[in-house]
Amino acid sequence: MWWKEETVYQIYPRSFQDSSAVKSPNDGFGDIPGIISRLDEIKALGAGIIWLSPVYKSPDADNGYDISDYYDINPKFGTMADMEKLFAEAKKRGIKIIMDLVINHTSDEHEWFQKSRDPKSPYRDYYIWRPGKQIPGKKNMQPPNNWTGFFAGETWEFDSASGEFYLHLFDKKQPDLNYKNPKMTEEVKKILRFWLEKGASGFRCDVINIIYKTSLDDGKKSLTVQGLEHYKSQEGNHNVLKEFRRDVLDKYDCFTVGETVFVDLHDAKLLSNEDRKELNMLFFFDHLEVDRRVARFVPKKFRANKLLDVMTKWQQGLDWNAIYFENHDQSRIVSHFGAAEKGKNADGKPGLYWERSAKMIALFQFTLRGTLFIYQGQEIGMTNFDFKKIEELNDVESHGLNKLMKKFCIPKSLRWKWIKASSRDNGRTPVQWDDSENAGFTKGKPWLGVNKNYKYINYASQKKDGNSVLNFYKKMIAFRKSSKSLIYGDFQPVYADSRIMIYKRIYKNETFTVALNFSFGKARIPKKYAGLFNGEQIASASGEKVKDTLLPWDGVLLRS
Ligand code: TEU
Repeated sequence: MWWKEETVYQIYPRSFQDSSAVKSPNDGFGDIPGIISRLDEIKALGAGIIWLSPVYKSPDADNGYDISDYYDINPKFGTMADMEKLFAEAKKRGIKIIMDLVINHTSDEHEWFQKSRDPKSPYRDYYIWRPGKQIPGKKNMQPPNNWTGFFAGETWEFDSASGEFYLHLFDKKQPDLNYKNPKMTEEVKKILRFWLEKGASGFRCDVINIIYKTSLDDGKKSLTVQGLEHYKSQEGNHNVLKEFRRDVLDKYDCFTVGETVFVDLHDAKLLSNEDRKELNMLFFFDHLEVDRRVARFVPKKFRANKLLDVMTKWQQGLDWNAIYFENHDQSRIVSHFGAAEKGKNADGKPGLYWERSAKMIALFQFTLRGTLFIYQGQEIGMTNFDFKKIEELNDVESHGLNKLMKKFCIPKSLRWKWIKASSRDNGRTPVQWDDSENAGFTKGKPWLGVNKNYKYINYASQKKDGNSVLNFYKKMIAFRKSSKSLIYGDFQPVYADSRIMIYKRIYKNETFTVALNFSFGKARIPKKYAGLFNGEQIASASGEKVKDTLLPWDGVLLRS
């Protein structure tokens, strides 16, 4: 199956490549002609599929995840003609494109929502409108229930034109659609068909396990999103997914990957087991939260054995996985699980083990079972941002959190420490193409600051260096593509402690063994497993031959 064997490359358009062709020349936003100009790099990397984060018309309250027209392109990014050219140019290079499908909510500037503000409009039921509650002693109408939102804020907004509240699980500019209305569901099918006909090969489906709100009753008290039990993975949600599959998706050669928030293995099986015909695979969050609490906002100690446990659960628990370590909502993985944050120079020069840990993590990812997703910049080991204060951030979620923590009197320095580690802007700084001004991303003023380490970490210099992170990714992508064992083999954990992990991939009579060291110290492999290391060494992050000891941040792949 092509979508199991190809590597997917995620593009977050506004941070990828600015061209001088769109809107005002060099407006500081990446755009579609910019993507076209870099297709050869993606081809050379070996990725066969692009996941394109939203390029649709949008007022950008949540960077395009608030869509005001699903059939049009945000002028910042170009035109529909540019988009058609992108499909054609990608196709020429054998690259398929999947679109981002954001259908839990629209923008409040979408025509449907504007019309729905009139209680008599046929569009009223496209969204979730409810009267407020009159509470004795309170002057203003109170929201219909006690739910709290994903961006650490309110979930109901009062609309004076209507005299009622509307539900928004994310920003107030992202009203939730009503999946109890079959007319609205038909509109979504039309959107799917439109993009499949244009040339899309599938969809990444935004927060797709929370689209159906079974009831609007009060939620159980919770520190994170309160009310979740009324809309996460509901029967109605499964039915809508089955309908999309039956009426539209199964008629095309395409696949879907669902972004499924707060998903557990039980829900995940229901959503993605092939015989149920809902999603083809999904993104879970567990692995990125092994060193986080309160969803992912508060850091805690990393332990390799915890990470291996979580991975084993998902590797063995699902027929097929979507494997990712980064996306536009996450910290950079070399900063999160790797060594990038230690030993940095004041001018951004990364520490000694930045590069090796980036390769070790690549080795980890490329030896897991599932479809692999890498995020722009991951292949050169881009790191978290180096901003100094909250004002430099753009992310709505970070600002929401900051406000909430302030309300709870959490001191400023602690707020900043937590936001710095979790902010979605970590993954959103512009791609570092070369060492010219703004890292070759734009000749204008970038919409979000470029990390000052671009002189040390950039595409152009890594292309020339045979031992770079980029060239390691290229080798791993190619090797993975040629190996049925690494794609389809069974996953078997062997050993882990707080610093290292060892696992195997087994397929017919071939076995791969992987050992990884997530620490600044050398790590001796327990004697009991020494025999595993007699196999043929395919790759190591350090480039050294591994015998019985792993160097700091090293990883090794062996075949027997
Ligand atoms: O993300 C869903 C989502 O819930 C997380 O990104 C969220 O911000 C975080 O996990 C809270 O812990 C998707 C998109 O990927 C994101 O960019 C959008 O902002 C969001 O949906 C709304 O469309």
